[in-house]
Amino acid sequence: MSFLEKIRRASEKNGSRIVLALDLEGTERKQLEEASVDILRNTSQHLCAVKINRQLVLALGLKGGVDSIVQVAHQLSLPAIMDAKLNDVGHTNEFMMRSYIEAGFDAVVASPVAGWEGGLDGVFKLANSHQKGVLLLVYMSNPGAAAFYSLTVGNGGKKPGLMFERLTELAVEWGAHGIVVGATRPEIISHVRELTGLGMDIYTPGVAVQGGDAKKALDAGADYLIVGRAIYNADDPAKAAKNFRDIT
Ligand code: OMP
Repeated sequence: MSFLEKIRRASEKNGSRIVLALDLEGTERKQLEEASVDILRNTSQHLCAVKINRQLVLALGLKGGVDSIVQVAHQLSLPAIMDAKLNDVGHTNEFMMRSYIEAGFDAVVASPVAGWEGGLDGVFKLANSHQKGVLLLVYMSNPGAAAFYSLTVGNGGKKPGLMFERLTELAVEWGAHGIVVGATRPEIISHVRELTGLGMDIYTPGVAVQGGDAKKALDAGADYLIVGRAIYNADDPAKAAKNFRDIT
């Protein structure tokens, strides 16, 4: 089953558009792995996917570490997204992509800034031949993101536009399986939604702790909310996940 089918099925089954960002930090491997699995199991019924970032990959490694968490996600019928932010030349990107595919991941996050030829072309080829997804970062959630993503850029003789508009166009052109736009800027989400139409899934991180408002981001046109600390640091992560789910 493809990544898109998996996330849509999980979303329908659990009535949820919440992607848990499982970014727990720690130095004691066993404890970190157990705590991550506990949170995943306790919140799973309120989620449509889990996203793992470098916090767990660096601490646990892929083989015999993060790959077991990916297996738990699959047992819970949730797809697993690797937040790799791939942004390198082809052979390095492809090595990382193959490693994440071997670890069982269903999708990766990549940065379109690497470009197509000798950048992301091989990543998309691997993804498409393994039914995996590539989510492209179009506008980040942090305050400093505007300095880059809102730059005015030329566009091969066409009217100049803004960087994120061009990145959105590239995501559509390259056949991305979703794009990431920060929840801290609902007006950008609305604009990106207008540019893509309904065919492209928008994932939005940055709600709660980073200041974004979940409801505003969804009303602006986001499909999936990515939530980390507001769930896994809550006194009752299951309740927090349910509360976010109920907003969607
Ligand atoms: P919380 O702020 O704890 O909810 O975590 C947000 C998650 O989304 C983290 O895993 C970030 O790496 C990720 N993220 C952003 O916060 N902002 C972005 O612009 C992009 C991402 C991402 O690609 O998921």
